[in-house]
Amino acid sequence: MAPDGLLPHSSHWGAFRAGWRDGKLVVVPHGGDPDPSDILQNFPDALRHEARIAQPMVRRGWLERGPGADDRRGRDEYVPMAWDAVLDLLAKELARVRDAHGPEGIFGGSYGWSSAGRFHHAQSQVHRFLNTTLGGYVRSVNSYSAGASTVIMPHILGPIDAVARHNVTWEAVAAHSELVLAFGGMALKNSAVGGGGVSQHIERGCMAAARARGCEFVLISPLRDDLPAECEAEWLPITPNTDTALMLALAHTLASEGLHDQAFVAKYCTGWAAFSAYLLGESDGVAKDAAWAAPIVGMAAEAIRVLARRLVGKRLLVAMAHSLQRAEHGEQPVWMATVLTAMLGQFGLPGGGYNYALGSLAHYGRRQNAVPTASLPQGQNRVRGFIPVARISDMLLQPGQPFDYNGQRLPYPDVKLVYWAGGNPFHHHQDLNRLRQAFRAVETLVVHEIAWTATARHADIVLPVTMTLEREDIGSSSTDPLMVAMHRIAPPFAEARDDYAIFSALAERLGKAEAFTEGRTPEDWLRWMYGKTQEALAAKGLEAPSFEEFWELGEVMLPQAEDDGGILRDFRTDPEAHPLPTPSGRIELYSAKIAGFGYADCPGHPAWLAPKDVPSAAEPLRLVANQPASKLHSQLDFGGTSAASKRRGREVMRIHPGDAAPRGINSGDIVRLFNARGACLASAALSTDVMPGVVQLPTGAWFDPEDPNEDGSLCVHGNPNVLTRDVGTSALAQGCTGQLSCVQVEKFTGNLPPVRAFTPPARA
Ligand SMILES: Nc1nc2c(c(=O)[nH]1)N[C@H]1C(S)=C(S)[C@@H](COP(=O)(O)OP(=O)(O)OC[C@H]3O[C@@H](n4cnc5c(=O)[nH]c(N)nc54)[C@H](O)[C@@H]3O)O[C@H]1N2
Ligand SMILES: Nc1nc2c(c(=O)[nH]1)N[C@H]1C(S)=C(S)[C@@H](COP(=O)(O)OP(=O)(O)OC[C@H]3O[C@@H](n4cnc5c(=O)[nH]c(N)nc54)[C@H](O)[C@@H]3O)O[C@H]1N2
Ligand SMILES: [Mo]
Repeated sequence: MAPDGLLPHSSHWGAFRAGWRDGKLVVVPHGGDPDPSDILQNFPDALRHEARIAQPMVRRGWLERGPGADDRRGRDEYVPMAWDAVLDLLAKELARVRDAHGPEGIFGGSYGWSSAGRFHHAQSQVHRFLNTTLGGYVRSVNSYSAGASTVIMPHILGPIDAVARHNVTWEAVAAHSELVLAFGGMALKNSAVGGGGVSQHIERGCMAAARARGCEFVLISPLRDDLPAECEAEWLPITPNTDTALMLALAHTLASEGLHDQAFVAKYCTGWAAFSAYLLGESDGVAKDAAWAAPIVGMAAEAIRVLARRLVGKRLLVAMAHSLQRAEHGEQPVWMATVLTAMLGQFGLPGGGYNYALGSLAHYGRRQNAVPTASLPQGQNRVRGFIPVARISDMLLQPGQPFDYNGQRLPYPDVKLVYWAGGNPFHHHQDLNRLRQAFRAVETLVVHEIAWTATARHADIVLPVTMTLEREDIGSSSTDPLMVAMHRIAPPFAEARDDYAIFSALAERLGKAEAFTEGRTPEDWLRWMYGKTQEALAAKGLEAPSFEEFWELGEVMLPQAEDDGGILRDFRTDPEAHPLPTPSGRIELYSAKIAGFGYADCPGHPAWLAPKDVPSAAEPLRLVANQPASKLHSQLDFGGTSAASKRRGREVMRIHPGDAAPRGINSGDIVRLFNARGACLASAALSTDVMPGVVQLPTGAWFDPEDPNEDGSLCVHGNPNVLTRDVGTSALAQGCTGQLSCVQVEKFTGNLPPVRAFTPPARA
């Protein structure tokens, strides 16, 4: 233990030490972190907040009437129940569904971020439980983060991890990049966060170092603050979801002025003939030139031409935020940036090329660890049925109906029981009023939660779990060298139990205790997981502290691999010896495979496909629903940093003064955002950092319907997902499109309803 009595721990938003001073929880960032995140300060108030769930609860309607579709989900009372009784009840219900429908009747996708520790990782726990005790579950594939890019990348360039995670490092940006063209920016609020934890926030320092060396930054984004001030970026505001048109026009200028790297395209790419015929208008009669793009993107044609010429002849890094593909036709900007970068010949160069998603999360732009860190083995899932993750409402509302996905036509699984641990669909999913309908259709909804999220409030069986500070774990990521011995900082809240303890007790009741636990206690598992890293260190002849030493020291620094540029560097060096893992082994400017799927909304080369979701007289503003600065998603929304970011308890919506004035809106006013799908309140802030025609409301405020009994009721707190569209990116990837939608905004003049999101629901 450190002399100050604080103990080490880790979170998605940073490593830290914590402990008690005068009865108060104190959280101090890790001493090695040059730029720690304020999100850490959500912990102290959150730990014992009334929003925590104190004991197991069962929804009254489910208890009285048994499993079945029920429109009282989300508005019912809860009956407290003792642990033994609720575990008996749940084990019986799981066995019922398994016997009647097989594991095919259970949806265990359980998407969500939960906490940084690798053992108590809730999604791994629930998957392992369902696999080892029931034979599997209907799963979900891909992520809300990168739904479109994950599917298109392997067709055209390589697996997403090779392009996002093992490509250009921040060190290389600091040392080599001369021009960074950032679509959607690289906001520091976003790289505050990483899967498995992040011990050093290096992005600000590396961008500042690059700038000090003379590197220029160009920001293409609707928001000025998507790059930090240190970059001194030139801001080119762009109409949301038109980047593909801009990139096409940049490509057109390059091609028509003979500025593109023809040798690179000939040696490393396939499909130039088909793509250039489209670009130049030979195939459809429309040249994608600067004059064509200007009105679409909202920039002057000459500014586009100037930008195109500026990209040539220097070490260029093209970066693109995940956000661009979380939108209608989200595959297209991902693909078109690949083509643009290829035309500039920059792939695989130090500090150059295309690093999709650099800056979107802290685990990108880093060196790879030279030794593995273990995760909990999940066992075998025997169920074949799956959904692309964001098709949850479609699945629950349309069982058996066909859907398209990546060249396949598949039926939506017929799910009876939904089991969620470690995610919050009422945070992450779109069109929440539709999601409510979907959750009403299932027979049973089980949720493990630390707090009364809207997801918990819709569940039939709610099991209170410990939060990370209340258990021991190991924090590690494949791109962060610090492995943290996460000590227990506080005893469990009320009757909360670890996810692992709950699953162990259920496994026992289902006669599968040994299969789930392998006879290991949590501490045994930590030793087992640490042992994997220890063995790998020893095999390299490196110092491998014992588990006891690791626990006492609180951390171990892992060796990292060379900054080798990954498969894109190897490919550049020798494309014959190191072909890309695409069908042709090259960068695919045209994909015969994708063309063969015959999708109108994702043709065989990147294309400008006019979006259907565009402003109208009724919904004239574009809403950017991006990541919140004050928290990770919806997590600890009741904590201090998140609460301090709100005004009158509401999430803050930014609007340009030119859009606020005609609506009579001033900073600090409560406003109502609305469209055909729903409505929410927010507090307005006027800002010229938001381009005209755009409003920005981050995600994360807990869904809080004014009248839970009324469908489509106003969310009084500011959750933008009551406004977003529940539509896939295209038939190819079916990714989430939650980043953008169209809305109207007006000043709210009624009596301000209270925020009740953090008050537990009524008890029967
Ligand atoms: N409109 C719009 N929507 C979006 C996005 C957007 O840009 N716009 N972004 C999307 C993206 S990229 C993502 S990744 C998703 C994120 O969506 P989620 O990952 O679902 O969001 P979180 O709030 O992180 O949910 C984690 C939940 O786990 C709970 N939890 C924490 N620790 C534990 C634990 O130990 N055990 C259990 N059982 N539970 C625990 C937390 O209380 C929280 O409710 O949202 C997506 N939604
Ligand atoms: N603090 C904090 N950090 C986070 C998270 C969090 O919840 N809180 N979530 C993490 C997760 S899971 C993920 S996946 C990443 C997501 O990373 P991103 O998806 O990159 O993050 P966002 O903040 O949603 O979007 C980044 C910016 O893209 C811009 N943008 C939106 N639409 C367009 C467009 O059409 N064109 C252009 N050029 N720009 C556009 C917006 O101005 C927005 O601010 O963030 C991670 N980082
Ligand atoms: Mo994400």
